Amino acid sequence: MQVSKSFKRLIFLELSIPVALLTLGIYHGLMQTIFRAGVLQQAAFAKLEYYQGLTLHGVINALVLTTFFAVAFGHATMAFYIKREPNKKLAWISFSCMTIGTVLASWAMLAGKASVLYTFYPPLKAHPFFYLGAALLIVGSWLPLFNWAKMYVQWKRENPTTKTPLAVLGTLINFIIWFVCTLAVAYEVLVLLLPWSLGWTTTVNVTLARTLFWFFGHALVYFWLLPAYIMFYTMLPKLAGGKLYSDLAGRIALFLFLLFSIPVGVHHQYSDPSITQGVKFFQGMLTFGVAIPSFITAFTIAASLEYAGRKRGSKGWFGWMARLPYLDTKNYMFAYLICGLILFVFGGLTGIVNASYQLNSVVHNTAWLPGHFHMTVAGPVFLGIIGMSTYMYSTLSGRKIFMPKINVIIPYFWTIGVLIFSTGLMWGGLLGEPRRTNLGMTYLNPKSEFFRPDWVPTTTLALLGGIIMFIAGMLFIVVFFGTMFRKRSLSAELDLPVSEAYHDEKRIPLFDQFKPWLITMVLILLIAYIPALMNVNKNTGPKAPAFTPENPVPVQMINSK
Ligand code: HAS
Repeated sequence: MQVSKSFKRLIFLELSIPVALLTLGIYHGLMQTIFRAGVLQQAAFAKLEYYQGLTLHGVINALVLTTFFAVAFGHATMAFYIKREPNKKLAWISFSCMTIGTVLASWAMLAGKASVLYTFYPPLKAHPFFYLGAALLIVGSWLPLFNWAKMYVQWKRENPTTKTPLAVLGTLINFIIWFVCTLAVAYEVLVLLLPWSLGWTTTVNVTLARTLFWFFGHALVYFWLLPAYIMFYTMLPKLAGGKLYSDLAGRIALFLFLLFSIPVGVHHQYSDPSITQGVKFFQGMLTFGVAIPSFITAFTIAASLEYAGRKRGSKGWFGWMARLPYLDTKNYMFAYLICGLILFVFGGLTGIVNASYQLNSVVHNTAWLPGHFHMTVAGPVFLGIIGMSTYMYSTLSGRKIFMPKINVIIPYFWTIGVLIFSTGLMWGGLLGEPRRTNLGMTYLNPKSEFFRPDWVPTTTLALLGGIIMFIAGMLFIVVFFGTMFRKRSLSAELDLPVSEAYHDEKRIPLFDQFKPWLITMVLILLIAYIPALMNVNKNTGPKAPAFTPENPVPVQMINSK
């Protein structure tokens, strides 16, 4: 499909700005493993402090890259399937808000004025620009939903009995989840944190802020995941040489995400004393509910891949696994997506461990957690994002891939790195190794009285994995920008791989409309969150003054000395 120059330019910018920033994000990922393994036994390196680096790592990789990509990918899928471009003025306003927000927040982080990590929990306090930047990034990413909703309504009017394409359904569901969950974090930022950071209020309600953050925070992980799921359902079967086993299974999975992605945030607060056990139990149950669409996906995609393998002549129960196009340089998206799926098997299973109340008390706030989430967000999410960014850039610009052989092995290299890295972290976590801690300053410094020799092998393993991941990440950046600087040699068009369905079930109206699902979503949300907020309101405790990570004394007391 041919698209306008302005639309192409928009997508190019939305892909390349975060990839450029990723250099910084990946560098700080490597530095984390170096600090934590005790190779560095100091608070800062190259004038960048540990928590400043961790904030840059989390914010750039998990918030900026993912949000820009979701918007760019959403524009591409909507335009491709609806055969119409979104309103360009609105799309450019959205891009400008997100970019200004990113610049403001990046300045605050680089200046060392916002070392509050990607969760920006109070009482850690950041510069107002950090909060303002986050708010602009979020508001900018809301606008495409209004753009696409209008396109969809028009399309539906013209095609009332045609099934909504799965990718369109997925994009709309993802941004509805995003819009609803970000309402809470927008309130947290604009009403609680920004006035506090500006000095208009002196203390902050920590329990309320945390609860509002996690109303957003777990749905955020599905906002990261759903673009990858869209690729698994609508592209991977085709890339494997087969068909999607069931179109309806994809629809059911997507609608279940709409119901269960948000009302589960309290599973991040199992250890928070302000919330009662009943609320934790209920949201814990819903957390098992949100795993169901992923189990459906595991079955459907495995069946689709098996079909592809059999079409390629495989025999026996598992022979299909050996027949898939793992190293086809022209079909490199297959490699990115299959590696993401393999990592997600382990990312998903460790998620179930986290969700289990008693097991959670063993792993909460230990290194186990980053072990879990690097096999999810740095698994299917990151691999889907980087593979698809290269793919979209190359096809939309008509430029051949730079270093195609390297490009196809990047995901395998990355996967080996993540598996080693996460094993080190999870092993360490089970031995009590804390997350978000500069271990080199204490526990991994043999001269310290706190030295823990049993954490040497775990952090060394994580360091080894981190180095491999760093090399793979930098190779991706070389391939992406190398492709960008090549001469145009192919026809430049918006083209996405499209999987046919093996079971293309007839249209069931319930799975082709939003209203009943939206009503159910709101009902579950109210049932899950009214008691949680009542708990928080009742058990608020004293409000907190501001702190910075480097000092256990409130900022106000330091300044008054
Ligand atoms: Fe999680 C904490 C529970 C999924 C990300 N999670 C986090 C944090 C992050 C994160 C970033 O209940 C840390 C937040 C922080 O900073 O504090 N998580 C879950 C559960 C799931 C889950 C139940 N998480 C994700 C995804 C993420 C993500 C997805 C990012 C994208 N998580 C938790 C809990 C905590 C938590 C607690 C808080 C813990 C605490 O104490 O703080 C589920 O959605 C997982 C379901 C997934 C599956 C896997 C299905 C497998 C598939 C692959 C099939 C493979 C095939 C290939 C077909 C059941 C689909 C076969 C072919 C071959 C050739 C082999």
